[in-house]
This record gives sequence, structure tokens and C-alpha cells, in this order.
Amino acid sequence: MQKEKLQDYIFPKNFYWGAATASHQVEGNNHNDWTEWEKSEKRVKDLKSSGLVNKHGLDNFVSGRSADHYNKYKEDFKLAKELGHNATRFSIEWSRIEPEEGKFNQKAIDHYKDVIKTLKELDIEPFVTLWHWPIPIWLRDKGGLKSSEMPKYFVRYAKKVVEVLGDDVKFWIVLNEPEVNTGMGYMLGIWPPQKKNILQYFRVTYNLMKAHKLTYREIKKINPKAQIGIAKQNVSFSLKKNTPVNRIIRCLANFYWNHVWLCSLKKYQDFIGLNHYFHCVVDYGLYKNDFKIVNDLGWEIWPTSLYECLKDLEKYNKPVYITENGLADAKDEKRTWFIYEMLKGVHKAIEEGIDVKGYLHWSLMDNFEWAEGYWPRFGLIEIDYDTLERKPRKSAYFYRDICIHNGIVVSTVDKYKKEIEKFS
Ligand code: GCO
Repeated sequence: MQKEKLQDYIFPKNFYWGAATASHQVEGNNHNDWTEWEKSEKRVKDLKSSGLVNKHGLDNFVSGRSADHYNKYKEDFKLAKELGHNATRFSIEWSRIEPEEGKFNQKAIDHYKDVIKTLKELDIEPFVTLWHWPIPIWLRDKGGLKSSEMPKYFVRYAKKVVEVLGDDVKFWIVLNEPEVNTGMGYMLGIWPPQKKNILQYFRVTYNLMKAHKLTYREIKKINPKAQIGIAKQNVSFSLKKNTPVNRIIRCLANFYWNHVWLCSLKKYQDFIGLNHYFHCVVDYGLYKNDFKIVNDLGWEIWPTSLYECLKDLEKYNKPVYITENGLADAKDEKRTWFIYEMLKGVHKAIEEGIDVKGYLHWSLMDNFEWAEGYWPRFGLIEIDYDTLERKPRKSAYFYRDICIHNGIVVSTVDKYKKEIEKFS
């Protein structure tokens, strides 16, 4: 260890330890706007002309069977239990619950009932996401998220889900990273519906905010004790040089990216769900990073970035659950060190007064990383997509020791010294 004194980092009692997934990324065989987009002529043509098909093969970009979690959830949650988890975040697939407008599918409802029952029997707390991006085909055909009716449709779906599943669910995450989805889908034109239209971007943002507020009220009517939030992907910003211009850029970027959603929905969140992946160095522009240590997707790993994001949430004075934090690391070279550094930061933030109550690693298992497809490997559990075999990576056992001890203890660090020291 680099001159660092070894010590135990024990977390508050009843801390939630676990991992997260999303329906489209792990379930397999969904039918929604994404599945149709993945196979659309335009998408295939773009992939071919960019050389990506040669590099990864066309199958990489089609979600298909995925990890088949829809059928293997019992096995997967049993594994999560063996890995020490006491919480799991997963999402409900809107297109399964309501495949036709206004008609709810009882089989899909029963499926998710059993998912929750399975978790409860294992003593794993479910954190349930209502929208993790894809939408049903009928809604896409009616204009998708930009339709003025969208908030109404969303609340109808959400209300149904909470009515039928709500008894055993305390934590609801209404929207996942709405700022990312709207930016990629309506401003940058990279994800479906591939628009570059600032007016539509604002319209969709408005609709999603409205949908969240209405849903918040509906859930509270059904269960006043429910804890409701969104999962917001926040970036930590640092300055290369501390100049007035750099400080202004940081202040604006930080407000725009990290706080617009959280401020707008302040009264409609019982907790803050924090997803965290990125660090941005400001130097008369954004992302002037050195990119010294990166994950497989080239995203820089900055050991204190999660701590910095947590501190930046102080003003909201609300409980915080880290609803995602992880890295693409197929060889599992950096994950152990990454988890160690990130959790030290979480511990420090707690000591300094931030009310962090849980950490859900992204992800429980390898999955379909949206437009990138299957090649990035985010899982604590490795998936063999041919045989569907599940195999926990070494870092999953490091994390298990942390979950079991409710913190990082010296004996664990000793055991995994080699992995941790590689990058310290
Ligand atoms: C997101 C989503 C996840 C991603 C993860 C890694 O935050 O983008 O919630 O679905 O897979 O973040 O990029």
C-alpha cells in the first residue's frame, strides 16, 4: 500500500449492499422500441459503415436472448445472496406489462410478483425501477416520449405496477438517468429515436418531469410509506488550473448536468439515487482529462470521484442510495481496486455527514450495454452468452467480503492486496 495506513472502514448499521440490473439489458427477448431499432435498416447500415460490425460482429449489437435473466432470475438472486448482497436493483419492463395500449399482461405481472417474492424470501431488499429507457411499441407509434399524452400513459402503467406489486416494495426509482436518455435520443441523435432536435429534447424533458411528479403522488396515495426517487447520473468535475474562467465553466457544467433534474424534482424525491461513472477535468473546456487509468470503454477512473459527487449532494439534505457505480473490465483487472477506492470515498462522505444508506454496484452480471452492445463487461458475475453459464469474477468475492463485514476490513484488503496495489 502506498504509505497508506491500513484501517477498517465500517459502514452504518443496516447499510444496503448489492448490485443493479435493467430489464432490457439482462432479461432477453423483449419487444420494445430498442429491439426494433437494433435491427432497423438504418442502424445496421450505420454499424456496417462505421466498421463496428467487422470489429464486434452484428450479433453484438442485437439484444436478443441476453443473459436470459427473465428465466434465470431465481438462480441469479441465489447467487447474489451467496455473494453477500442484501439488496438488488432491477427494472420492470413496461413493454411486457402493457404490450398493447391499456391492456395489462397478467403473466408478466405474475412474473415480477415472483421476482419480488424470490428476493424477499432470500432477505434481499428490492429497489424497483419503473422506467429504464425502452418503451412499448404502441407508445413509440404514438410519438413516444414526446407525445403530450406520455405522462398520462406512464402514470397509468406505474399505478398498475405499484397496485399489484407494491405490498412488498419499499423503494421505487421512477426514472433512470432521464438526462442521459433525452440527451442521447433527442439531442445527440445516437439512441432511438435518433433525433437532433432541441425543441423535442425540451419537450421530452418536460414530459418526463411531469410523469415523475404525477407518479410520485400516485405511489404515495397507494403507499404513503413508500420511498421514491430517481436515479441521476452525476459527474464529478475538477479544475486543471484554478482560474476564474475554469471556475465558471465548472459551475455551469455542474449545475446543468448534475442539478437541473434534482432541483426541479426536489419536492418529489424521498431520497437521491446516484448513478456515477464519470469524472471531467475542466481546462478552458470539458473532458480535458489525462485518461491515465481508464476502463475498457475509455472512461477515466478517478479514485475520489464518487466521494466528490456525494459531497456535492449535501445541500439536498436527503438520504442517498448509490444506485449504480461500476466499470467495463472484461479481464477483471481493475474492479477490485475500483470498488476499494470508491467505497473508501463513500465511507469518507458518510463520516463527513452525507447520509448514504446503500451501494448498488453496476452490474450484478454482464449485460447489453445499449448502443455499444455486449462487448463491454460490467458484471460482478461473468456471463458466457453461448452456454448462459454464470461465473462470479474474483472481484465479486472481494465485494462479498465487504458486504459480509459491512465494510472494508484489513483482513480483506490483505487477502486482495495484489489486486489493490496494482493501481494504487
Ligand atoms: C446508465 C444505465 C446503465 C448502463 C450503465 C453503464 O447509467 O447508462 O443506467 O444501463 O448500462 O450506466 O453505462
